[in-house]
Amino acid sequence: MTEPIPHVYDILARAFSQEGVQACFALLGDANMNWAARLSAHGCRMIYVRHEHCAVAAAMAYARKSGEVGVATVTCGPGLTQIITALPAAVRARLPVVVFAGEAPLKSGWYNQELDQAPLITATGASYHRLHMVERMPVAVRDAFLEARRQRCPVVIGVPFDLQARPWEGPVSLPKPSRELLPRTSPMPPHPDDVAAAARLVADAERVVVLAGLGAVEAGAGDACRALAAKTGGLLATTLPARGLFHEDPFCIGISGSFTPEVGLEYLKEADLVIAVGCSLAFHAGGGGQLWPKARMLQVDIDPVAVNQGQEVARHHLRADARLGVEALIEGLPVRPRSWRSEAMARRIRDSKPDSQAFDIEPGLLDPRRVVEALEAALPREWEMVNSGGHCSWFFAQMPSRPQDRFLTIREFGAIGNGISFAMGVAAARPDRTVVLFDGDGSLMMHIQELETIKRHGLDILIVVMNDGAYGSEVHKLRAEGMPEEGAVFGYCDFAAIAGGFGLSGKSVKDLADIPGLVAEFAAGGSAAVWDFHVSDKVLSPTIRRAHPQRTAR
Ligand SMILES: Cc1ncc(C[n+]2csc(CCOP(=O)(O)OP(=O)(O)O)c2C)c(N)n1
Ligand SMILES: [Mg+2]
Repeated sequence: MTEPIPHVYDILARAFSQEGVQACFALLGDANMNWAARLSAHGCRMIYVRHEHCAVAAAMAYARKSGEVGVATVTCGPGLTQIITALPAAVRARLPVVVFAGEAPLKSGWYNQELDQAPLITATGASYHRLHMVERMPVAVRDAFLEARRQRCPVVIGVPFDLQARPWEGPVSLPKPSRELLPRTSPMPPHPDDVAAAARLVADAERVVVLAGLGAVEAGAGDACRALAAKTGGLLATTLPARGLFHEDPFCIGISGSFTPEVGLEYLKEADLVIAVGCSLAFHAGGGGQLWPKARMLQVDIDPVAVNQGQEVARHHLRADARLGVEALIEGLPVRPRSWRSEAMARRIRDSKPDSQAFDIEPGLLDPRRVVEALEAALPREWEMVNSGGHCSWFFAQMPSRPQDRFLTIREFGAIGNGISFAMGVAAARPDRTVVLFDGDGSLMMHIQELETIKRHGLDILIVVMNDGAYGSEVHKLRAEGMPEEGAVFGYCDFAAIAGGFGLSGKSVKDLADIPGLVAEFAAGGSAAVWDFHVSDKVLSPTIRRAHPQRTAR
């Protein structure tokens, strides 16, 4: 018996499979369902979500956690317009993602879902590849993956679904996958002249802070950064996404940026040199430079910058792979007789609360800072942590004992509503691990439908909701400006009951002493859960207090 002639969608699915795609986040429609069915038949794990935004957002987190290309699929027109909020974040966070999108059929004079898709996608900063030439499609898929990997960006492939349904008349063999074509390069060593100049700068400094970003994480520069801080008698800090790179170092002051703890702010203010390693010096990492007013800036990076996000960020540069650059700098430094470090400093860093401000809290409600302390103490170290956005994210950021490789946050577009998708992406990338999502009530509510996806796919996710019954970020700003709060206050909805409605376990946690027991119960139970913490909206984060100093009263 002769084999049936394949369709173009068969070949397109094979081309994706050949790219090594292990997981695809999908929402089906006419323009992608045949392709998706075939991709699934090739053994790809399909995670069928309930909103297209969540498919792309989950693929982004999958890409960050797995180091692979994240893959999602949406149908044409209304399927595609739903992903416009996710893509800019993928662009800014430099995440390799390929989205298989259908396009309206070319053969019709009219089609209700027809839309000029390319300008919508390119406006987000993502690439759009129109696949209108059937014979070239396997190569075009390969090229989309090549671009996503090489440029570290999202690429959307648009294929009209009438072309997908055609018989495939091309060759049976596919082109080499993108992975085999990528240039194989080794880490970039620094130039000796640059090392000598950087070493002179460092030798002159009295109070050094080594600030590591995700580039340092990727280059495996953690130990080198610690050694550099030790040799200079200085301190360590990380950007928010790199949180936990130095979690066991007594001289790590935590996150630098909007979420810096109290003691860290004090020390950053005193710093006379910040060595930014594998860190693009984005605005939020240093409050536009305000966090270290006295410091000179040395950046160690493969792509050094003088100005970023509207700020002059660094005058001194050492172009190199983060690890090699720091190692060379250590080598080039004389042993220094003096140190900024002391035992007392380490004790202060260890024993200080991230925020010591007192607030009067209504009976029956919790202080978000105490909620985070209790979770930090009780949640197992090996669980994956995902942080979302909103006012509550300041509090959730204060979990210094967590290692970097168990942490994920993607906030580069400042959108709320992504947490649940990011948690699903991490759960798919790390199927052997429990994932904890820390989210606000407003953010979770934005894509609450994904509780159904979590239940159906049996994802091992614990969702912790810091429920202030409001859009806290907006409430605090409106109050500070004496504006009415209407539109930002919703009341405390019952997430435990909502979870129950989706068939998940839900708990309204009133007493923090219950947390260790709940952790044990959850760990033994093996299915997803939502824990709802009703917190007071009287507790203002230090970020809000800095922005609105007139409202810092008790
Ligand atoms: C998609 C999107 N819509 C609106 C906003 C504006 N916004 C920023 S924070 C926030 C409130 C988030 O509320 P919640 O998740 O409950 O966290 P909270 O601030 O209350 O801690 C809103 C609406 C945004 N950043 N992104
Ligand atoms: Mg809220």
